[in-house]
Amino acid sequence: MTRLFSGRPSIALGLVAAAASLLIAACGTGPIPGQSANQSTTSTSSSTGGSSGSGCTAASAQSAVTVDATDTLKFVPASVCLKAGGTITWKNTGTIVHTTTDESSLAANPSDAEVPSGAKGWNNPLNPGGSFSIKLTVAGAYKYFCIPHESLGMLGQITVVS
Ligand SMILES: [Cu+2]
Repeated sequence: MTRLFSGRPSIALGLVAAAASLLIAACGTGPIPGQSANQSTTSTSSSTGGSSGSGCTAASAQSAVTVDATDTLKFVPASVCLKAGGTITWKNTGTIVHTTTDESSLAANPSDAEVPSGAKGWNNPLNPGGSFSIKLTVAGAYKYFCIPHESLGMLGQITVVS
């Protein structure tokens, strides 16, 4: 490839990098700096299931939750609080094919996939109109992603409490 651009490979690479950073800035799907600091100031009164999972207690946990996979390339809600033994169901409400995947070997960024020790991950396609359910029995923090849209911020979290 550099031979085709003999003499100016660095300009071509620079343009690609600039375009990539513009895309990232325009999407705004990355972590928001300072978000965790804001959450820590309100942690004493949070029981509604915040995005960090810190408000997820046995009292607030649900025994069944549904998460939408949307054409805006998001899991909605991105963070859920589930009772151990409860069932999470993903539904593709749009027209774009997604996956729900919690396998670090399939992740571009392995930290996008997480299961508590003793729990198994999963990987299932979500075709338009389709759904997938799984029962989670091991308490702890789960992080999952959509394979085609992981780098675009299509990520989700599940906190399971017993
Ligand atoms: Cu997706």
